[in-house]
Amino acid sequence: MLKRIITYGTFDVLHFGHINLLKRARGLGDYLIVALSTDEFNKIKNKKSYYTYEQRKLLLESCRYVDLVIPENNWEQKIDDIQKYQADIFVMGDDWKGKFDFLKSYCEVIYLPRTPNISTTQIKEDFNL
Ligand code: C2G
Repeated sequence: MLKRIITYGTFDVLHFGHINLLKRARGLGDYLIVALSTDEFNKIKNKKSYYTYEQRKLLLESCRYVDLVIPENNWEQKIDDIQKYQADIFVMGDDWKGKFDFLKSYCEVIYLPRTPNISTTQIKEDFNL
């Protein structure tokens, strides 16, 4: 039985911390769906991404661990997504630990340790982006 994983994020200026997360998430099953924050949703998240949604989507789709990229438009779509895409496991980095435990009624919820010493914010600062 195919085990389907879903995760969410902005994934701006894709870096090895993101890839580590995607690799481990994919390793928990057979198919990884990434719900990618749209530019409009980033405004709601108070995140200004360097790359547009289309650019961030292209980068993610080039990643061997990612099977499908869908848009993340709001905070409320997760339950619908899990049912629509028949996700068995919801995965996030542990900076979100506990925040999505309400999804445990619909699927397994796993928080994975963040990769230390790398962040989009740091990269943007270092490169004056
Ligand atoms: N991440 C990580 N290690 C890092 C940086 C990021 O494991 N050094 C993980 C985050 O924990 C997250 C994913 O990579 O699971 C994507 O990171 P962001 O794009 O920063 O995600 P965020 O903006 O927190 O969006 O509805 C959920 C939100 O869309 C999450």
